[in-house]
Amino acid sequence: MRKTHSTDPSWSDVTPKADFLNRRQIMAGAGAMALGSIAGPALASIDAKPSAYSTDAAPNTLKEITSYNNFYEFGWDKGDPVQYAGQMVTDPWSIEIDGLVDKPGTYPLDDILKPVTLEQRIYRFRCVEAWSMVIPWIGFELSALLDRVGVQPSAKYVAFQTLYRPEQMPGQRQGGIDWPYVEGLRLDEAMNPLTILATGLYDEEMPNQNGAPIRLVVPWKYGFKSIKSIVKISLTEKEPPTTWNRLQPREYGFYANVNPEVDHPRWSQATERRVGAGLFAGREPTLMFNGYGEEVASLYSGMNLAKFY
Ligand SMILES: Nc1nc2c(c(=O)[nH]1)N[C@H]1C(S)=C(S)[C@@H](COP(=O)(O)O)O[C@H]1N2
Ligand SMILES: [Mo]
Repeated sequence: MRKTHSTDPSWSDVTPKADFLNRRQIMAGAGAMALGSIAGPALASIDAKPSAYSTDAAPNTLKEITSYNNFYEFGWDKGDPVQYAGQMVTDPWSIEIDGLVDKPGTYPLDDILKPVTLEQRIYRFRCVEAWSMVIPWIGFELSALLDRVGVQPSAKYVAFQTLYRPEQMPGQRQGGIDWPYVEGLRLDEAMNPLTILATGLYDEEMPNQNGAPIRLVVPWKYGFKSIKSIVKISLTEKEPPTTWNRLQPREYGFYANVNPEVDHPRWSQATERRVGAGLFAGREPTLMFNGYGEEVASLYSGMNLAKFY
């Protein structure tokens, strides 16, 4: 994991961990420092304004976020990605964008990042396995990229694909999943301002185990929708196949909206365990749309959410 600059203040330098009362001011200060000091294309410019979309909840530690991961390309255990993802080569990197767009092509990551304004988004993150974290992502709205390539009127869905490189991804040399990992969103979900492409977290470029160099983050959906290490984006007319739905269609739907009222066939989704909360902290109630209902509930008005799970 590359530290962005050896003399950068770390989160712990600027933020008394227990005191998030002045979080907004702290964030403004951290952003201003980032503007002056962070180098490298992924973190070249970070908006100094605190994002209105950030949660006030206290973020998990960098250690927690980078050592407890699901990234099946590197194994099935939570500790496998931190151990093995270093093998993945992320430079050079490009994303192929095709399908129903005006400007299809293979875009080098630097070209994708050049015009965007990166911002920090502190999001709640809820895995379908009923654990959760709060993660300070750095990224930009997916809509900014889609607008640049020109989405054609017939497009209704966005499909995403992860890197397929078995020589660097030991999990891809084993069966179980039909590689590469694929995911998808309805176009209006993809264009929602909460949906971001993330290139970093805290003040680090994205660690490999979290989906370097660029991954999707959709905070109102179960974590498996937030596909890592993206190499391809396609605009389609039909709902694209998604990895977990293909594997277990009765357990994992295309929508995968966080919903405490619709249980997984094998466990309740009513509560969650916050990673790092401590042995006696107790479980927290899971919130409808993971707490983002105000921003996204209207996308699903009139839909039966037990049927379209
Ligand atoms: N390519 C790919 N993307 C993936 C996964 C994966 O195994 N492969 N796991 C998903 C799941 S189940 C979760 S919970 C999140 C975990 O993200 P994190 O490790 O950054 O917390 O990544 C999602 N994106
Ligand atoms: Mo997950």
